[in-house]
Amino acid sequence: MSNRRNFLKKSVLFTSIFGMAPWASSLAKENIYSPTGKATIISTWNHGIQANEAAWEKLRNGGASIDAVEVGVRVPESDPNNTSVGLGGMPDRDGHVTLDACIMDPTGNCGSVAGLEHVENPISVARKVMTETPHVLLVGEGALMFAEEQGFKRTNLLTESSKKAWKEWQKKSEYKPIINIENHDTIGLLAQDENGDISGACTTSGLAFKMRGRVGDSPIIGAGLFVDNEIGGATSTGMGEAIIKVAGSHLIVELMRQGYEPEEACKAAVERVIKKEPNYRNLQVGFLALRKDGSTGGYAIHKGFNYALMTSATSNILIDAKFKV
Ligand code: SD4
Repeated sequence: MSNRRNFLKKSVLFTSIFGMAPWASSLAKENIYSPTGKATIISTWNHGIQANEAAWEKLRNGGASIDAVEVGVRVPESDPNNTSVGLGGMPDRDGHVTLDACIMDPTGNCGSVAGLEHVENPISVARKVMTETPHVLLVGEGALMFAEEQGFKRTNLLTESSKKAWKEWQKKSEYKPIINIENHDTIGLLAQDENGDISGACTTSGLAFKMRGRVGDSPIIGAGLFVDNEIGGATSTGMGEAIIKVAGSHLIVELMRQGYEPEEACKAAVERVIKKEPNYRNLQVGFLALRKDGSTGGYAIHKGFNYALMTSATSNILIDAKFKV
């Protein structure tokens, strides 16, 4: 639990016992860390709560949104119990854990890796692609070579429990390339800092037991993530193929440019997916958006998509997204 959480918990306790908290003014001062009220973080699924906490520590210390999004998503990446991101992610059908990630900053710079193996925090490699190369996307072996050149250490990403799940899957080896409502966990995280600048990050191990070489939406700028600092940002989770086909995150930012509210824009993108995807009843897609004015929203095809929102006003809460069917 962060110092801020502890502090607030203690404040509430003291106030309920003794009336006005003597440190009420310092509580107010605590809130000054967000004097413009612009610090906002939104991220996918339950694990967004811990990711938001880590990202908030950056923002409250005056950090830039690009640092906050990286630090935030590294938390589920490094969690061996999270089977859809980073360490502990489910392997492809040949037993290789291959990771996809991208990051985008307020200037529109971006970096991405796809099919990266043996590196626990692909988001940090994506950031290095952005800052240390003239390119946007590195894949597979080349991405790993680059990561090692940059000093990233090789790690075995296949945990015992993911290996067990893969062995179990091998008994039937049924290829089911569908992400439905039970089968998900990618983290997409958008943050706005005190200067009002927006960045985003998205990271995943993708579809469990996917074909070797399959890449989803998460490392594709415009699909799994898009940021235009004049307008806002969007990110996605769910069936990557369906999201790529409509360039989902870019679509949402463009709809916000036209005046859509964040939730309306996410809903319109879901409707676009449904229109283009005959199989939409069997797959899940969820979108999140953060607009320049700090407003946020989410929407999914099916019930079951939730997201974590953290602002000075809301603290850190889980919200069930509205859904279409
Ligand atoms: C993909 N969108 O690889 C990712 C998977 C995902 O929650 O979001 N899982 O298609």
